[in-house]
Amino acid sequence: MPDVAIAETSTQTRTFDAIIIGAGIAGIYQLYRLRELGFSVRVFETGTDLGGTWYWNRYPGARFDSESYTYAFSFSDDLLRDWNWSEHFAAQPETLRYLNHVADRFDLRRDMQFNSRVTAASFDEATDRWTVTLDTGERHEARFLITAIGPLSADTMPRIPGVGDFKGQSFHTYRWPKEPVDFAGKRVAVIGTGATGVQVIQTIAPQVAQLTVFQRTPNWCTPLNNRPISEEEQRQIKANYPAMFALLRTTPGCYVHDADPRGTFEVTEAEREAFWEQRYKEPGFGIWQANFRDMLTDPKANALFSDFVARKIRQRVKDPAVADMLIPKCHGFGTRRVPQETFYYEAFNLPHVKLVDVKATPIERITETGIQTSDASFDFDIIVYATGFDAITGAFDRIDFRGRGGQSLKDKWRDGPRTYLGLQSAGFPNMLTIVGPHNASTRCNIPRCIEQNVDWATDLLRHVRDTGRTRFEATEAAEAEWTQHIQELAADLLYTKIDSWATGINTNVDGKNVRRILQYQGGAPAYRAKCDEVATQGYAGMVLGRI
Ligand code: NA7
Repeated sequence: MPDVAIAETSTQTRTFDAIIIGAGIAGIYQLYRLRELGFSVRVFETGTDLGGTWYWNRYPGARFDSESYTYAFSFSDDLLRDWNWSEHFAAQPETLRYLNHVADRFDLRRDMQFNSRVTAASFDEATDRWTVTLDTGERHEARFLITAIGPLSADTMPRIPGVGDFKGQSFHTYRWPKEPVDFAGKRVAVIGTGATGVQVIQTIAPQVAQLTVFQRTPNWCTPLNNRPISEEEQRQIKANYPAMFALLRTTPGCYVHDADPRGTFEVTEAEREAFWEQRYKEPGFGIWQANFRDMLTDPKANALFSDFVARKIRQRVKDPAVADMLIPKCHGFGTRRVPQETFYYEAFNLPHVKLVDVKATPIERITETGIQTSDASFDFDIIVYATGFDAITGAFDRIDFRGRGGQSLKDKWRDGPRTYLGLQSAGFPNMLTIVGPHNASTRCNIPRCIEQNVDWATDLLRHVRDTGRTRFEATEAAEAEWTQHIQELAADLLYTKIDSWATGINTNVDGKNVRRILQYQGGAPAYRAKCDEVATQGYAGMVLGRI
């Protein structure tokens, strides 16, 4: 009798082998793999549907800057054979269709619960189980808790007075509505010029009546050089899948691009220029990932290449004063995430597009009708906030994770994350952080590293189950060693000495004003080798036990 009564209430507590938080790429694949183990699994997802990044980021111009076919799941030959990407760098709607296709093909949806934001999760040492609380008040239990919450999912609005006062339409790019936004004839503001702002600006510039871009820090943007995939290319791509995935396992970021073995100063000036011209014409991240081997470590090499890109910007932007504003002065090329563009610089040649430097003339407030800077007042119909994320740890901070003894993860990571392999944290048994801090994933063509993370996690859970254990946990010593290793790997990189989301800086979040090393910088192959070594050694650095 009680069973019937309980089943009729939506607040029934259910017990699963594993709970996954997030139905993005990581959650989808983790669910697929745990199904193979015969685990009972529930995925909780805030959104009304699956897709994670590709569900939320519906803003105009959202698209890949990894080659589409390198980004897709690699676990199923049938899936690879049947799916056709239309462009070398597909747009968001296509990627979302793809993820839905994957979920439907493998019947994954039935274990996903949407409109279900996880607010808290706590570990019970008496039962070796996690209890997960949703914003609906529902509570569910599981032996294992897997976070698949993404590195860029905690969106942040700017801390500018009056943000709530604006009477027109306004959107953060991550919270873009499902219904189309009509830009025709509108006066539009875009705040933010990171990878997202760049994609929005170049896409809407030709559609709007007026576009005003509020730029705080310019970025080094380089051409995406996208194009449709021809039938012949489609055939070649599919025939080449095994070789391509084998190649992706060898490059530091799991891209088709790898650094040129030559140093910048080991070639003549003419050779150097020709090489850079070639890279500028090629598609994707080659210009960043396949540049001379010292471009991201030697300040002189970096400065020389930055000059090359600055010249390109000057050639493409007609007004020299605007070109100058668009050229970064405080960081070298590739030391922040490089936005990939199509028509970005040309957009500033359009007569109705204006660039405002908010370092020179700060935004003082958002008004009912627009934006007030220190020297002008602007009226707008639409304001787009492309102001980014509380990256890598922000999504963790938004959930009240409690480990052994009620310890809070947010408190533990207040001065920077401490992890083992970027996949666990001591004191938080039976919890795995896919794409977590100190993991190779956020410096990676992300699905490639997600597959590695998930495969490793799945093998661990199988081992724990098959050996009759109920608990695994990283040791404090292993965590301290890994966290130290993360710091050491970052020491020589220019990338870690610059303010950006990748170094944990966000002016819109309290406490995020100190640079931190949040990412594994040793490259995906070394990371994978280390994870494999830990597994081969019977999960060295971890304690496996039973109640
Ligand atoms: P980013 O790269 O963090 O960019 C955010 C942008 O918003 C950046 O230009 C910021 O300037 C600007 N910003 C943030 N707050 C303000 C305020 N208060 N005033 C003015 N300007 C502001 O986020 P994206 O979404 O573009 O990209 C994130 C990643 O998603 C990207 O790298 C891809 O991997 C996918 P700042 O540079 O801080 O001066």
